[in-house]
Amino acid sequence: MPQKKIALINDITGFGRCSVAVMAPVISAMKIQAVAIPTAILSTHTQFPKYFFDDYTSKMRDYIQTYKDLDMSFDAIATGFLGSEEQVDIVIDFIKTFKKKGVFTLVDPVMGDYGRLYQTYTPDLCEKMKALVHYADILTPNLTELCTLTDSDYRDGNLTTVEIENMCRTLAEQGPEHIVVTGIRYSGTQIMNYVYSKGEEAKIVMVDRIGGDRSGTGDVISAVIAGMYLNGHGFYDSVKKAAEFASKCIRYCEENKVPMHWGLSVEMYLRDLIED
Ligand code: PXL
Repeated sequence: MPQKKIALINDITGFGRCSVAVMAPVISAMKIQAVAIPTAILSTHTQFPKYFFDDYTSKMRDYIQTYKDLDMSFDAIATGFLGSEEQVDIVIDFIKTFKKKGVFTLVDPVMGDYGRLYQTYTPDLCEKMKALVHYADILTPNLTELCTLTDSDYRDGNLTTVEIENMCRTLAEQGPEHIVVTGIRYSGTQIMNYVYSKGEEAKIVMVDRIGGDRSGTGDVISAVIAGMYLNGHGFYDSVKKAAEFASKCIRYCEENKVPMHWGLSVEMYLRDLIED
C-alpha cells in the first residue's frame, strides 16, 4: 500500500516543540508522510516572554498553488495555529480543493488556554475560527476553545459534563463527526478527555495529572489522533493512545525537570508509536 500523506497547516516554530516541529516527527513515526504548509514562522512559541513572529499569510497562496498545479493529493488535512483572518479563508480554500472523498480534516482550534486567548488571537480571528469548524471531521478543542467556539462562559474551568456534552452537540451539528475536548482538569490528580462522536454515547479517557500544563501538549495529542485515525483505528482508541503517549512524555519531562515551556520530550518515546 502506498504511504499516506497528511498536510499540516500550522506554524513552524524553531524552539519549544509545538506545531509542525512536534507533529511531523510523531506522524513520521506512524509511517505517514507529513507535509508542512506554514502559517507563520516563529523563533519560539508565544508562551515565551520574547519571540520572533513572521506571519506567512501573504506567501501561502503561491505556496499552495504549486500543490494544485502538481495535482497533489493528501489523505488527511490537519490544521492548527492560524495567525490571521485571511489565513482561515486560505485554509478553507485548501480544504475545498484537497478534501476529496475519503480524506478527513482535523481542526485543532488553537486559540488559548486556562480561559484566556493567546496574544495573537483577536476577537475577529476567533469569530473566523468558528467558520472553520464547519469544515472539520475531527475537532480537538481544549475547554477554553470549546467555550470560545460556543460563546459559553468558561467559569474558571468548572463546567459539568452535561454542559460539555451540550457544547459538543452544538459544534457537532455544524459539521464535525468526532470531537475530543482535551486536558480537562478533573480532580487534583486526573485529567479528563471528553470523547464525543455523533450518534454515540460520550466516552471519557482519563489520565493521571502529572505536574503542571505543558505547552505543545495539544499539538502532540492531535498529531497522534490524526495518525492513528488515518491508520484505521477508531476515534476513541486514537484518543486513548494520544492521551497515554502525551502522559508518558510529560512524566519524562517532570522527572527530568524539563522547563514547562520547552514542550514534550517526544523524542524519547517515538518508538511507542511505531506499528507493524
Ligand atoms: O501549542 C500551541 C501553539 C502553537 N503554535 C504557537 C503557539 C502555541 C501555543 O502557545 O504559540 C506559535
